[in-house]
Amino acid sequence: MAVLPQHLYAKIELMKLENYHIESNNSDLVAAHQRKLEFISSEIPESSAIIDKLVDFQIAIPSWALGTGGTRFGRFSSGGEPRNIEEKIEDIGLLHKLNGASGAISLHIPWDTADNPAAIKALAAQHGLRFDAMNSNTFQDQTDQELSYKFGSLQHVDKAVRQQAIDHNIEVIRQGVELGSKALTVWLSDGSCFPGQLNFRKAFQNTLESLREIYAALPADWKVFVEYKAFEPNFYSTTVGDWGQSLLYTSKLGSQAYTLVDLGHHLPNANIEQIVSLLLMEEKLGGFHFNDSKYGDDDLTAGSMKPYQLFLIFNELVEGMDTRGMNHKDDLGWMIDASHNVKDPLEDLLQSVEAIMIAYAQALSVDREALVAAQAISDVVRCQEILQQAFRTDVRPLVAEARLRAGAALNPLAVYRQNKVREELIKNRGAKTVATGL
Ligand SMILES: [Mn+2]
Repeated sequence: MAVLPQHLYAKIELMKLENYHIESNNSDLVAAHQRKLEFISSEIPESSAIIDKLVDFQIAIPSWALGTGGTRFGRFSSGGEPRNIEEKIEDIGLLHKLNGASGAISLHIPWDTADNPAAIKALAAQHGLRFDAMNSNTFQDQTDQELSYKFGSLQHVDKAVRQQAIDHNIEVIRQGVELGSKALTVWLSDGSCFPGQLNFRKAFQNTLESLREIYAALPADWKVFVEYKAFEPNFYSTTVGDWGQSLLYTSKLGSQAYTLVDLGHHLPNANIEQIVSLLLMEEKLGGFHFNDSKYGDDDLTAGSMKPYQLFLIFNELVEGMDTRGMNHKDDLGWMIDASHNVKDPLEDLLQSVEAIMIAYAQALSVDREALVAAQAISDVVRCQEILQQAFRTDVRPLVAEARLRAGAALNPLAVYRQNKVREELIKNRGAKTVATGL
């Protein structure tokens, strides 16, 4: 291939997806879209207000979801994976351009440490992205790390290990401040694999004491999210194992500390919608990680297994946030936390965002007044009918209309495939790239 001048290489980078690619696809679909939209608008009286809320709603994409996820058995790259933070931002910019709903990025430190935060911030702004919660990592050892997290981090029996983990979290806050982030998410793999390995009370107290030091380093306008997980990589006990334990920590820490719910981090059949409702009631729900599962922490595409559960969760979120006069868009942190073994990660993320928007739109369309009235007279049949009426209504035209109004694609996946975006990425980045991730 002939050597091109540098400015033409830059142009190739930007050629992946232009507005006219989106507009041309939209113009093919818009007539059919309008017919569906008119029908649904006649069925749902408040459809216009719902579309406005959908336009506003943004779901953060984690930097580690852009590569093909692995299991402990192996990892199969789909090619063209982002090789650095700049390319991760580029990928999320692409998603946001397609769906108008992925306007934030959640970074993972040390994987995404930026050498030049001002330049990274400017690059993100060019793509219309802001920095969502920062994520620390004390669940694996880094090559330059002095002490090991093999037996835990913030819970560790050795104060020096705890201090190292505390310092890391404070460093993550520092990096986040430079990028304009406003939150730190702490997920700990701390726990034990066998009975007797750990004194539960001491592990809790060590963890709380460590979290207090991190909390003390939070800027006044920051939040800390304490994420819980029932099991894995520890298989006997987890030191932040469920929402009760997270709530204990966040209550003891103070008003800037909140519980974070990751859908995959519960034991089978847990009533997650009830957990969400009560955390909201206690003003302690801070953020949300979306994914889906069949068996455990499967990290599958949101809405791919249990769409009714996703709807019921959103039903509680909308009801609880409205009761407290919260802003749907900003008052909770919304993020996808999924990992993909067999799909193109960008296509999978488009599917997840779509599923989340559908569940949100359905929850917004629930006849709340009628539900309150039916609950007040214990009319169980009517209650079920009201919820299922919303769940069984095809609100996809409302979600598509929100995208159209945001200047995005009526059918993001079709635009992505028609323009062979993955092929372009492979051409630019190579077939054997492997992004940092899980
Ligand atoms: Mn998570």
